[in-house]
Amino acid sequence: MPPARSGLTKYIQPLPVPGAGIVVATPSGINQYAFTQREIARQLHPNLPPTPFWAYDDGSGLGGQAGSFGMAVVAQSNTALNISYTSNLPEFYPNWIPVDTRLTPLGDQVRMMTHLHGGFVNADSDGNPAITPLGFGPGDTQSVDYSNEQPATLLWFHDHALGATRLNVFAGLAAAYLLRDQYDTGTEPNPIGIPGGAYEIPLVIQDRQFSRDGKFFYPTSDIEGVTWIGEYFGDVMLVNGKVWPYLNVEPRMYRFRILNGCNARILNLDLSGLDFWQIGAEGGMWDIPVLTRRLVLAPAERADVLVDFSRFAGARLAMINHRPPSPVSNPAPQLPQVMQFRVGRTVTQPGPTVIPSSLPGRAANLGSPVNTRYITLNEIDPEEVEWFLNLSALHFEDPITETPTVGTIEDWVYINMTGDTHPMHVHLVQFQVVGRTPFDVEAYEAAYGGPNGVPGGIDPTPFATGPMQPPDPTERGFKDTVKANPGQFTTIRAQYDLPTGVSAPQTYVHHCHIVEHEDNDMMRAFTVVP
Ligand SMILES: [Cu+2]
Repeated sequence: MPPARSGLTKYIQPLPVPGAGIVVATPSGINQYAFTQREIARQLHPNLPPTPFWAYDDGSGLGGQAGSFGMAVVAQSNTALNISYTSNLPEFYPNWIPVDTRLTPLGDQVRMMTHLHGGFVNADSDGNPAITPLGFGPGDTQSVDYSNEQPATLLWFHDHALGATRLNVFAGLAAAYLLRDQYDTGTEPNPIGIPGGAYEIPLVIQDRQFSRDGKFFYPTSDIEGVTWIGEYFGDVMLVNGKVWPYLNVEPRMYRFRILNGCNARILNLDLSGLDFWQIGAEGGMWDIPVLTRRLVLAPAERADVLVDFSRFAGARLAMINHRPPSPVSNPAPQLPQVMQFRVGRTVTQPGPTVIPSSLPGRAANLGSPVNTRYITLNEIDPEEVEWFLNLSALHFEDPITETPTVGTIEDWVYINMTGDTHPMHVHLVQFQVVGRTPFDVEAYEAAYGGPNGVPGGIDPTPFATGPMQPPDPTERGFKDTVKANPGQFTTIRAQYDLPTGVSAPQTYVHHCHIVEHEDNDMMRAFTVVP
């Protein structure tokens, strides 16, 4: 049984940051890294026994990792990296990780596959269950080339094993991948007048449950014969791998790189009402900052924000997670507290004092598509043994139906037939959010629905109940994950380019990033064709 979360006093331990609790990965050679996945244990709260979890070890032994999230690669835009991942994990899942052998290709064997989320890579390097459905076992090495032919941004790498992504990520296999370029140098001062150095801090937010013995707890299904659950929600919040931490800040401007690393929880973050000046998202920096007071982030979405503490010397400010606003819908129980910011009275290094009026990034503004594809999001037999989710009434293994021609622009329309928001993630590309259109879900289903839901390929426009709504101001730039809300169809636009030297065909996947949904069967392959 999980312990009472009330036993875990909030805001009594510092947030791990790069160089102090988060390891900045050391290369194994020129433009090379060699990671092993292995089990380590750390005390994630003073009132908990050490928690065993899985981590990416850069060869350092991870003495510098304080919490359950603790690795960051810093890469340069347009400098390719070769990275190897060697599994040093057990052959079978330990008892704190409840595998559902109906969903995995090799039963309760631990299989690894690392995916660079948001990376512009060749298919063999993608960490892609369409290419390597069996993944990698103990002693196996996955070797990948990351082109880094993309703008500066925060990517992340995490496990993506078929049918076990939710478990391997829950177990700890996620890390930051920070891309830099000549403008976004990460230092202070820099050419664009934004905070850097110790004033740029990643915030990776993940909810978890704990057992009394300190182990992470993952519930199993009440349905006989089923282990998989529809969504994993924690009752404890971790930031950078520590339970409810605090961060000492100076009364000046900071840059936070926020990642929703939860399995299934959509966050709606508020920092005591302070302004967030968002300067970028998954696909990198924008052309201008956008003011917002709430950050609504689904799993895998990122926000690059500036926050000015200069008028709050001496204050203690809480980051609070609210229910996401309609039409975003997520069945997570409330978990309001995230972390605390303790604003000091002294500035040791004066930084930028004004929000820049322009930035060296880009708004997403692609040309006209040559093709539009209609992809339905279905949930079948919930609470039954046969319960699964799917895209376009197809299973993952069914023949590929999405085949964009290399270099062309396509619109993909995600048509949500369910009651919840699904964060849809497309590998390879960064896309533009074109808009969301309300529609009559029941009428569309009555017209076209079958035993596995509504098939793909059917334009829902005749069932629209209003005009397309433009994207949110915080969706101004390129993204790799988009909220597909209930009652709407969501249109995204992408150009299906490949990295230099990579020729079509190349096969990738797109899927819901509620990783429980992805594992049970809300994922499809697509092929970029010549
Ligand atoms: Cu989903």
